[in-house]
Amino acid sequence: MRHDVSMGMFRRAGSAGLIVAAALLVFGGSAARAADTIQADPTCCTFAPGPWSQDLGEIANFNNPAGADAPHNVTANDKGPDGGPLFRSDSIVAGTTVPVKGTQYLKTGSYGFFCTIHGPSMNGRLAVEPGKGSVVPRPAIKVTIPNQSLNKVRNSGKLKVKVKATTKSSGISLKAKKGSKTLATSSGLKLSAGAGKTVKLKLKSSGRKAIRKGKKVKVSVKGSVSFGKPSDAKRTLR
Ligand SMILES: [Cu+2]
Repeated sequence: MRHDVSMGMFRRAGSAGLIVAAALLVFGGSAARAADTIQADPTCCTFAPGPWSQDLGEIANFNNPAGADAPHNVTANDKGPDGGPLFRSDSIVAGTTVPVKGTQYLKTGSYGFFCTIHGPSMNGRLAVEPGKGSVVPRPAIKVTIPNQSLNKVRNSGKLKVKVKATTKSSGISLKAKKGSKTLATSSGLKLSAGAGKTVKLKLKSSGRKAIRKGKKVKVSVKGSVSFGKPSDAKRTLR
């Protein structure tokens, strides 16, 4: 509505194309409006009254205002598929603004949050509205253990693990185990949508020791990804 009126005013004034272009930059319809910046109250321990909202697919920000007398964070009440809070910010001191990670994956709805430092009494709500945006697909990975000889794994000290991402995924970590014993770990892998990678997990010295004996060894790998579901794989190496 505001868009049409403003443009009409410029046109009626017989403005040059330049002014119309400037108006388009200001009122242009393609970009979603910016997500709200959730604010802590400068005096401990509440959030400012709000309400806070964002469009689908946006990342909300959290600001702890300059002069605030305590550090705070924004942490969702509900858990997400990775077992951590559905969305979360770092804990920040006064005069700092950080993204509230994970809000780009939220469906339309209203989500409660609190500050883990000060407990459930410091709480607020974030409304996700349809707006002009669209929800960002949640990170999703599939982990498999390719066929490989036990001898080769023993001799090289490396276990091959394949990770495939169906959507853009970052913060991927892998943990290989034999029973409850950890053989190898890795973290920090990023993959674009549709990409796959074979990772050679370097066995820890205790891991090498754990697979030294026997004609076959059962190994399992758990792949975790921030804000997405974990993926598990098993194989008996011979
Ligand atoms: Cu707090």
